[in-house]
Amino acid sequence: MAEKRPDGIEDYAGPAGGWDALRATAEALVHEKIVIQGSLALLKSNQPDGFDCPGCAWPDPKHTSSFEFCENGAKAVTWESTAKRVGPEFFEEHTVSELWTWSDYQLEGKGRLTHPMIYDRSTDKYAPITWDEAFAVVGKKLNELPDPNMAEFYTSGRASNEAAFLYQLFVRAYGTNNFPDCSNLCHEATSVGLPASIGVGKATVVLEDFDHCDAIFSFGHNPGTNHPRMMTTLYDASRRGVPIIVFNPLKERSLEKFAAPQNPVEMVTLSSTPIASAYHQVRSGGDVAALKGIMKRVAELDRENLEGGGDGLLDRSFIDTHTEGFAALLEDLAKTDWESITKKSGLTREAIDSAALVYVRSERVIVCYGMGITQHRNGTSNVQQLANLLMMRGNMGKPGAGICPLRGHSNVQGDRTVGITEVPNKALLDGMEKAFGFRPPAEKGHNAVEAIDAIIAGRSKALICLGGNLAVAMSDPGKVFEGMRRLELAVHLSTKLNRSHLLIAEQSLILPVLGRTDLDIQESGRQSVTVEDSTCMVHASRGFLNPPSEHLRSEPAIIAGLAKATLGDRYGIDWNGMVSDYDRVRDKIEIVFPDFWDFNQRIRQPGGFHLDIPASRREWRTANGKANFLIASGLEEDPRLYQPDIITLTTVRSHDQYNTTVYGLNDRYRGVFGRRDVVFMHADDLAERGLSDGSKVDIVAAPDEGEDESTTRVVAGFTAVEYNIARGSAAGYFPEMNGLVALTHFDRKSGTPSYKATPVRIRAAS
Ligand SMILES: Nc1nc2c(c(=O)[nH]1)N[C@H]1C(S)=C(S)[C@@H](COP(=O)(O)OP(=O)(O)OC[C@H]3O[C@@H](n4cnc5c(=O)[nH]c(N)nc54)[C@H](O)[C@@H]3O)O[C@H]1N2
Ligand SMILES: Nc1nc2c(c(=O)[nH]1)N[C@H]1C(S)=C(S)[C@@H](COP(=O)(O)OP(=O)(O)OC[C@H]3O[C@@H](n4cnc5c(=O)[nH]c(N)nc54)[C@H](O)[C@@H]3O)O[C@H]1N2
Ligand SMILES: [Mo]
Repeated sequence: MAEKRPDGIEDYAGPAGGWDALRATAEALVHEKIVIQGSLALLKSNQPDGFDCPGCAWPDPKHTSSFEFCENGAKAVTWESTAKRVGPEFFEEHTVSELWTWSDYQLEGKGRLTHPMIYDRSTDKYAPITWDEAFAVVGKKLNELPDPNMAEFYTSGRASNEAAFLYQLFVRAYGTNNFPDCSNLCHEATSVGLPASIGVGKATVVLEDFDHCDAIFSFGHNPGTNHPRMMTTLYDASRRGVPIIVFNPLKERSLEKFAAPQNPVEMVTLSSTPIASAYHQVRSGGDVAALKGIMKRVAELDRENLEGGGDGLLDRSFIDTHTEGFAALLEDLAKTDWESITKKSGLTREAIDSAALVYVRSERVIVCYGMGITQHRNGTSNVQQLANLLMMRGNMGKPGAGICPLRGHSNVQGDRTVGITEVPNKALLDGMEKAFGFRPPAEKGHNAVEAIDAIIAGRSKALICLGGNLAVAMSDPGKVFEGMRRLELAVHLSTKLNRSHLLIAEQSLILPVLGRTDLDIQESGRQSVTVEDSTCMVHASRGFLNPPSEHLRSEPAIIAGLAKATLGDRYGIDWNGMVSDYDRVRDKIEIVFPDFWDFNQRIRQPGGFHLDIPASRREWRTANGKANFLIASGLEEDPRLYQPDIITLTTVRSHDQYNTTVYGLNDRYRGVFGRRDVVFMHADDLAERGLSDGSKVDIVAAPDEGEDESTTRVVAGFTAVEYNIARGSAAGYFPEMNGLVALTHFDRKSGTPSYKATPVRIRAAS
C-alpha cells in the first residue's frame, strides 16, 4: 500500500461502535438543529409508548428495553425530525431545472416538505395546491386511463401496516395488481425462495433464539451500518463464546470488532470485543459455491463418522420425517468437484473445511443474511442453499436455530404481509371479498422491474409512489429517468424532496406526509400505527413530535383522499370512518388476514405479538407438505464473471446513508471521509491492471444479454482505493454505481436486480 493514501482515505483502526459512534450521534443532532426536540425523540425510539425506529427492522427485546444506543437509528430519527423546511417559498425560489443540478444530498438536506405541490410548466416550478384539488387531479387522470393496468403503484417499506393496507384496498378497488415494491429490489429472493423450501418467506427465529444458539453463520450483511442494534445481539453471543462465521468479500469493521457504548469498561479502557471468529472473504457471487462446498464437506464428515462407527452427523430423523429431496442434493454435491468450488468461491479448502467443522460441532445454528445473498442473478437459489445447509442437521424449527433474513426498511415485511403483492393468492382475494364485499382482480400485476419496463415502453402512463425514490434506487437510471419523463401522471407521497420528484410528467404532484416520529391526530384522537420487524413481531408505533407543518396529512388520510376522488363511493367503502380511527383499519386487516386475530387487543400489550410462522414449529405449508431440499444448478450465477479481464462489482451502503438518502459523505468504518467517488479493489487486481491506490479509473459495464460491445454504461473518473476485499471483486456505493447495472440484470425467479454482481472492466481513466 502506498505510504500516502488518496485524499480522504485513511486506515480506520478503531472498533465499530465506541466513542466515535457517540460523537457522530451528537453531530447529527446539531446538524439538523434539533438539539432539544431531537434528543427527546431518541429517548422515545422503540419504547413501549413511543415510535418504531424508522432506521431498520431489527427486533427489540420486547420493545420494553431501556434506551438501546444506535448511531444510525439516531441519524434516521434526526433526519426526519429536522427543524429545516421545504415549503412553497423554497419552490418559488428554485426551478425544477435548477434543482436537477443539485446532488441527492442537497435535495433531501433542505428539510421536510410542508405543502402539497403541483408542477407548473409555465414557470418550471412546483406551486402549492389544496389537498382537495390535488386529489381531484389524480382521480380524474386515473379515471381517464383506458385500463387500470396502465397505472403503477409503488410502495417503499416505511409505510405502516395501516397505510399499506388502505393503499392495496384503493388500488385493488381501482382494478389492478400493479404493486412494484422496494421489496422487489431487496428481499424478493427470500419471499420467493423460502416458501418453496419451508413454506414461509420470513425468519423462523425470534430474538430469544440468539440466546440459545451455538453458532451464527453470517452471509452478506453489514450490521454495524445497516442493523446497528443487531450488534448488541452479536456482541452478547460473542461474549458467550458462540462462534460467528462470516462470509463477506469485504472486511467490514463491525464484523471484526465492536465496542458497546453501553459497556463502561470498554468505553473507558478503549477496548472492544471481537465479533467474527472466522472471516471468509468469499468472492462476490461466490456464495453458492461456498455453500455447496460446506455442504459437501458436511456430507463427507458424516460418512467418515458413520464409517468410524458413529451415528453420523446429519439429523436423519428430521430429514426422513420432514423433508424431501435430500438424496438428490447429495448426488449434486457428489458430482460438484472441489477445484470448481474453490475457484468459484475464492475460498481455500481449509477455509471451507473449517466452516463445515464449526457447523457439525454446533447443535443449534442460526444463519443470518442480507443483500449479499439476495441481490444476485441466482438470489433465490442462494437463499435456498442456506435453507439446505440448516436442514441437513435439523436446524429449522427448533429453539436456538433457524434462518434469519435481515429485512431492509423498517416495515417492508409488514407491507407485504398486509397485501402489497403483485400476485394475490386466493386467501387474500377471499379475505378482501369477505371484508369489503367485492372480488378484486386476480391476474398477476407488475413487480418493480416489470413496472419500469412498462413505463419505458410507454405501456404504463401513471405512477403513484407511497414513499421512496424509485428512479434512483433502480438499475440503469439513464433509461429509467427517460421513461418516467414520458409519464402522464406522477404522484409522490413523501417526507422529503428527492430526484424522483424532479422527473416531470405531464402532471406531477408532491404530497407531503407525516413521518413515523410525528404526532398523528384524527377525529377519534391520537393514533398509533403498527409495523412488523424482521422476526415477525408486530407492534404499535406512536409519533409524538409536533408535525413540521399544519398542512401535512397522514399517509392513511392521503390514501383515503386519493381513493375517494378516484372511486367515489364504489363498493361503499367507509374511507372516512377508517381514517377517523385506525382501530377500524385494523378490524378490517383482521378480517382479511386471520393471523391478526384480536389485532387491536394484542397491539396494546407491551411488545406486541408474534405472527404465526408454521415452519418454526415444523409445519411446512409447501405444495407437498414437506420441507424441500432445492438444488442450485451449477456454481455460477453469471459465466461472464469469470472472464479474465472482468471484475465483479458489488454495490454497498456507506455508514452515512439510508438507501438513496445520503446524510453525509463519510464512511467511517471503511476509512472514507468527505467523498463517495471511490471503488474498492484488491492490491493484486490493481497491479494486474497497472493501477495503484489512488489511481483515477473508469468503470465500464460488460454488455448484458442482448447487448453488444457498443454498450455504454460507464462510471468515469472515480478513484481506486486499495482495500481488503476478495480477489476478483470490487465494491462501490449505491446509488452512484447504479448506472452500471443493466435493467435486464436480475434473478429470473424473483425479479431481484443483481446489484451485488455486475461484470465490469476497470481501467485507467481516459
Ligand atoms: N443506516 C442504514 N440502515 C439501513 C439501510 C441504509 O441504507 N442505511 N438500508 C436498509 C435496507 S432497505 C436494507 S435492504 C438493509 C441492507 O443491509 P445489508 O444487507 O447489510 O446492506 P448492504 O450495504 O447492501 O451490504 C451488504 C453486505 O454484503 C456484502 N456483499 C456484497 N456482495 C456480496 C456477495 O456476493 N456475497 C456475500 N456473502 N456478501 C456480499 C457487502 O460487502 C456488505 O457487507 O439495511 C437497512 N438498514
Ligand atoms: N445498486 C444498488 N441499488 C439498490 C440497492 C443496492 O444495494 N444496490 N438496494 C435496493 C434496496 S434493498 C432498496 S430497499 C431500494 C430502496 O428504494 P426506496 O425505498 O425507493 O428508496 P429510499 O431511498 O429508501 O427512499 C427515500 C425517500 O423516501 C421518502 N420517505 C422517507 N420516509 C418516509 C415516510 O415515512 N413516508 C413516506 N411516504 N415517504 C418517506 C423520502 O422522501 C425519501 O426521499 O433500493 C434498491 N437499490
Ligand atoms: Mo432494502
